[in-house]
Amino acid sequence: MLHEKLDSIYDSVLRRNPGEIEFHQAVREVLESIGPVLGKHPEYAESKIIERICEPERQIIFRVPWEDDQGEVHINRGFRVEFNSALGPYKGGLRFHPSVYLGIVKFLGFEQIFKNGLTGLPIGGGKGGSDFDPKGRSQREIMRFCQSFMTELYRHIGEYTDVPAGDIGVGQREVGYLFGQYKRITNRYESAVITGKGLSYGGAQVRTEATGYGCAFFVDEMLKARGTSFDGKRVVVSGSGNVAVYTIEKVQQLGGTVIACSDSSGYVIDNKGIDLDLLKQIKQVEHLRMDAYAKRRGGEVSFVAGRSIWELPCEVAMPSATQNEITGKDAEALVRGGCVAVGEGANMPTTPEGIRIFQEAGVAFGPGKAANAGGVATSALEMQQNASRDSWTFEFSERRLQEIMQDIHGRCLKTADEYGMPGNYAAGANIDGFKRVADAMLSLGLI
Ligand code: NDP
Ligand code: 2IT
Repeated sequence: MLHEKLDSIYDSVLRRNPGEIEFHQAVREVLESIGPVLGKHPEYAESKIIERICEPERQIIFRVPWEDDQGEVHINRGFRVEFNSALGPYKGGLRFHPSVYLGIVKFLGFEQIFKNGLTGLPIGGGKGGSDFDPKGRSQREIMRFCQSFMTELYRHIGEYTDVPAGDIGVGQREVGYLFGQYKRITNRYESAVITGKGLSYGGAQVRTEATGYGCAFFVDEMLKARGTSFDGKRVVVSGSGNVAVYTIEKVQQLGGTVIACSDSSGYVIDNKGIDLDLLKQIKQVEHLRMDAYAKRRGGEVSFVAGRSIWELPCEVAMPSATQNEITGKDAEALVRGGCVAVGEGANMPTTPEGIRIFQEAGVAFGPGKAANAGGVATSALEMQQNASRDSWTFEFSERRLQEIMQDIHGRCLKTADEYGMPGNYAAGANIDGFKRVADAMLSLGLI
């Protein structure tokens, strides 16, 4: 149920953005939380802050032509949605995946506004990407695609305007090619135009690990708030990309046992705990599918295709692959299996029904806007280091990340308390993020 005013705003979002179902879902989830804020702050409604936040400041859609190794020409579609710049330059990653269309880019960009607000750092919200499928493409094909993508994107971005980074299908290698092309076209070594760079050309320590490490720190805080810890807990992590791998690494360091992880072909179950060196070798070096892990590990490790990883009983679930991967049915199975905490490494991985089931069952539910904010927060630290021509140590950067995650955790709880929803991290994150952006928008006049 939405607050009366919000109901008509939501209807208008549906009407103005037909078919963009992921965007609708992300908007509804925020609107469901902020009803009580409107009661306390009538000035937001008077200035139509919510209607303004739901409409991107600018949306760019462009053609990306490129040639494969056989000389065949391909045409992909590129996107950059510059959603909100009240708090700072638009900031958010680029996703290269065949499923990408405007509705996905807008849901990610919309969530990014509040996530970035919640970090307390000076970054606005945006997101971009392409329906390009990097799977099976050679390194040179990836490079040519990135160069063509940037040949259009460069005119829209800049250190003070819009600062992209990685997301699904875009890691350090792609960021390198994108930055190289930006530098070549503009003749400017503008380091802070993109984050997630390699350490040899302006990247920051801990950015690669930040989303996964940050998510593990956030769950650690949720467990501590309930008087427990990762010690001896069975943890299931979906995915085996950037976020999943570094989530597994930090969870293991904090005493948890990660018993399963996955890719889009299926999951592996390894009750003794995932062998992280082997997983990195298979995923980051050899780029193989998940079954290769089970084959090489041998013993009692098995690979399961065509089923949901969330059928596995565990105490902690950390979805780190993609949106809507935990359905209502999955959430019920997790609750039945003894799950006490969920930390969303991915963006919007739990369906609305799944969230409701977790919250009704009293599971500590850490929403992506809070739990995975360590990635973008460390991107802001990378921008800070680039601006001051400085570079911090790994230890210092990791400590900053941990402090930021503790601060976000504390603020979610405090805000949820203040609005009469104790323990509701999702409401706390939405309200705190929203208020920061709304207050800045009020101060900036009609933007
Ligand atoms: P990667 O490309 O490194 O890894 C993605 C992983 O998720 C792969 O294992 C992939 O499997 C799996 N996956 C992707 N799409 C699907 C799908 N449709 N169905 C099943 N599995 C899928 O991406 P990241 O690790 O960077 O991103 C993972 C999630 O974390 C995303 O939701 C992203 O938005 C979010 N995130 C990322 C941040 C970052 O800094 N990178 C920051 C905050 C959030 P396969 O290889 O088989 O496709
Ligand atoms: O979803 C996210 O927060 C990201 N993909 C990271 C964005 C960033 O700018 O570092």
